[in-house]
Amino acid sequence: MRHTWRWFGPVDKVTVQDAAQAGAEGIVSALHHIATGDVWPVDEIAKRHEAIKAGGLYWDVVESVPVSEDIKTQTGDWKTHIANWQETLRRLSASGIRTVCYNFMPVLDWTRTDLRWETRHGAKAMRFDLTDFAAFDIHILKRPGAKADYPDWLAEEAAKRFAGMPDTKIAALGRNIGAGLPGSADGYTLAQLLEKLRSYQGINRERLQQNLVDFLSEVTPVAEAVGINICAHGDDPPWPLLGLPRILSTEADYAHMLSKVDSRANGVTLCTGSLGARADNDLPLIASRFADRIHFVHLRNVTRDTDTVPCSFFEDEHLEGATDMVAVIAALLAEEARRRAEGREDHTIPMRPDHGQEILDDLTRGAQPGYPAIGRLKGLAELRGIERTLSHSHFGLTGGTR
Ligand code: DNO
Repeated sequence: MRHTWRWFGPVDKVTVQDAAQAGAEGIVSALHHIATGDVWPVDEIAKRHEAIKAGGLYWDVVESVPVSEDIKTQTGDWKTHIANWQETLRRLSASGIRTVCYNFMPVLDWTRTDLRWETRHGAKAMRFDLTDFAAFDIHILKRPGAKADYPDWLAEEAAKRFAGMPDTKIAALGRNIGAGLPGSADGYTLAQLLEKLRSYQGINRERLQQNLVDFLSEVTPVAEAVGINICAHGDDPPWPLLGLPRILSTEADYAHMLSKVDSRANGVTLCTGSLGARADNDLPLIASRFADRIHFVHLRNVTRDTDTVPCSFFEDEHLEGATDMVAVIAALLAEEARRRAEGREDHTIPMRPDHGQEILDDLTRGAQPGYPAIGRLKGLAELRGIERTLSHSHFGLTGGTR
């Protein structure tokens, strides 16, 4: 695999050089300052390439070119936004990019209630607490009809939790959930969030699935023509939130979108952490089933409080938690070997250690939530160790990774 590292650009407190020292071979980045829906300017793309080269690495993967709410709902400027997305692909390809990640989560991107939850060793991890989330939805956001979306016991728990909730926590929930986490395309005040939710009235699961297929039918031929693999990141967490459907949460969801637009260029960002929040997602199985269409991998692990869907969970260390990381990596290495044997150019799959706990000096550096230097370095080191072992000619299943 190719070991990559997410870099948020010049604002990131973890530099490209830090990434190189941590063992990364390539960078995952995006132009977060360009408004969603707009075409990415050629000179801005070039500038980002230069900044990454100056740190000693190469820009391998774009994560993400955001998909606008207009495209997801097929309203407003959606046709222009699709044309702009296509043009951005052409420009990225001309600059040397071969892999572009995106997601199709309505309104909210990845969602956590707690960005710095203390683990038993005093590290800080991200957590999704279902009761806090329900308290936010019913009592802070006050979404019409919210209470009916939760089982009675959970709505009662949420009411109790909210009754004792300090103002600082209320504000933090609004910030963490509504204002968006790193990489999210857009952030909202509570009023704007309610407004956005209203724009999804009438969009059920089937309709959103169709809108994704319509989007892919337009952009996949362009991706194919310019030699880019586009790859959909799964829903995080993988279940409906705030009354909105989510459509890339399970193996069946991915099977649907891959079969409807059946081109290799239409692929998957396999995020073990996102899908792993559901006990009914078998990650090693998913990795082998969609192997041919996996173009980018996020390796991360979660520990769930319960095996229900939905549930509360926290982001555990990369080799702890529910997902069998060794089995996932073995499946990916087998796929790389298969591609090499076929003589495919894209035989090396880019992966990144997704997120990391804040440990040691991370606790004072103030990097982006979820993206500390040392926590990710540790994850990458552990994951590389697995890969090296599985690839070793003595034990190896695959006869090397390159
Ligand atoms: C969180 C990420 C998400 C993801 C986007 C992909 O760390 O995994 O921000 O990058 O949803 O579009």
